[in-house]
Amino acid sequence: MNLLVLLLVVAPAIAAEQHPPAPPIHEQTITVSAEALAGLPRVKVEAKEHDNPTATYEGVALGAILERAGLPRGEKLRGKALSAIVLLTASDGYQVVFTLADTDPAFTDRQIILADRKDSKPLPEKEGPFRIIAPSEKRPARWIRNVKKIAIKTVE
Ligand SMILES: Nc1nc2c(c(=O)[nH]1)N[C@H]1C(S)=C(S)[C@@H](COP(=O)(O)O)O[C@H]1N2
Ligand SMILES: [Mo]
Repeated sequence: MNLLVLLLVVAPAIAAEQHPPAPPIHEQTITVSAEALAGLPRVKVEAKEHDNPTATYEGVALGAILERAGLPRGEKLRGKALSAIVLLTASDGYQVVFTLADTDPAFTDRQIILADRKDSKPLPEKEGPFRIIAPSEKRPARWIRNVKKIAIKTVE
């Protein structure tokens, strides 16, 4: 066997060893409700929107909801999962997208919270009952109010 043949045979085998096939993404839609948050670790963040005073929002990490729904995290978030998107829809039809990797603390320290409380009270009607808060984002345009659905989709 010459060197070229050896490389052609062995290199793909080594590559497969290091990168076993990524698990498929289970496309699904989660209805946002108290049950979707129940039992998950509570997170508190301080966030400032436009000229409003800084508020304390409390809820759960969006990533924790997705993890409980069976979506891959950390080392398993590979391959096709890196093109998976998290599409959030509000009662007024407003929609925003994050990527699945954006929601994983193995990838980023930037938090994305699904909040149900603001300054120790349920969210005001204009914002709630559930709102996304991403304190590290300088514009609050993805802090979608009245969020109703979380859809996980893969893009072609
Ligand atoms: N459901 C919903 N959430 C929303 C929006 C919206 O139109 N609908 N606007 C976004 C934008 S553009 C901003 S800047 C912030 C704050 O919007 P407000 O200033 O109208 O409260 O909410 C975000 N969340
Ligand atoms: Mo905005």
